[in-house]
Amino acid sequence: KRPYDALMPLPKAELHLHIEGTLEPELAFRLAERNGVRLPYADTEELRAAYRFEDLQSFLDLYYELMAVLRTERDFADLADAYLARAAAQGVRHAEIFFDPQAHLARGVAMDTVVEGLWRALGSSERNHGVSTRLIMCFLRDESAESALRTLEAARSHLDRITGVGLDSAEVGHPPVKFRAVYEAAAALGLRRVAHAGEEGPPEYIAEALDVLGAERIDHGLRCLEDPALVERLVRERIPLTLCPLSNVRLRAVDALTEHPLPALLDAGLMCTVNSDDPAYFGGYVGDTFDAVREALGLTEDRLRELARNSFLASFLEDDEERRGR
Ligand code: ES4
Ligand code: ZN
Repeated sequence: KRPYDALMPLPKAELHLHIEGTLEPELAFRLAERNGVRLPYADTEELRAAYRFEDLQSFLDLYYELMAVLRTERDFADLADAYLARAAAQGVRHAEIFFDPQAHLARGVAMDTVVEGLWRALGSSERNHGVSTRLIMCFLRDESAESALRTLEAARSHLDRITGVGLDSAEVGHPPVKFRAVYEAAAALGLRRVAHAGEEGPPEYIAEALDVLGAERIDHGLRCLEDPALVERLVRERIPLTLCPLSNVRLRAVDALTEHPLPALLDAGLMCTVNSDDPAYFGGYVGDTFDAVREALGLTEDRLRELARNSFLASFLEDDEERRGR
């Protein structure tokens, strides 16, 4: 039997990863001390004990609270470098990394600090970790469309560092159509487009992300299974889904990992990828996630290889780079 993926990893691309969701409790406390920020937890143990989530919102409350420790370029560089080292150790050769500038701008941290800080780690990642990278700027869907437009404007001088835009945060009640104008503007600037849809929101949000936002990939997309015609369309148009099984369990989108619909999604012919989402919060990086789904769902070696291959096919790497990655 082949050793576990986290130990003897398949080469993989990670396509659904929030960099702020890689903030491990140990680093959070180290940055809090460095920046003189007080966290409302006595120690890492007490903080870890708070990682019991009822749904997406209860997770987001903690996720936004802990960001208070991220203040300087060096903080963002340290955060990204720690992620890239862990990802590399689990077979990640390419990472398309989300970040949430609005959550930082709202705390008085400048776009320049965030992007240049992240870039310090990303720009040397191929050399230091053997991991190529892309940066995807996400808009918070529970903020206004005007705020998203202002954020895109603030990123204008950093577009040499940013490959695409995404849409995240609280989904229900914030349909993709709210962001039509900002996605049109992003497309006109030559940015690639992805969007979270069908995590907690209905299948209609998935279709809308494709039709209205021009999304090239759907982040999560789990609830497509409720609409057979939509599944058929996603298969026909080869729209990748960036699934995050450990996230779905922790945020109670599925009851248990053994109940995760990944096998059904693969059997339907969908272009599935497996990702870690917010690994510091959801209990595993991408190699750990491969191991967990292999164990819980009894995926065959061929299925695991298909998932790893899909991650490169669904990436924003150019064709020649993609072949080198695999
Ligand atoms: C997120 Cl799991 C998830 N869903 C939506 N938005 C997010 N931001 C960070 N993690
Ligand atoms: Zn996500």
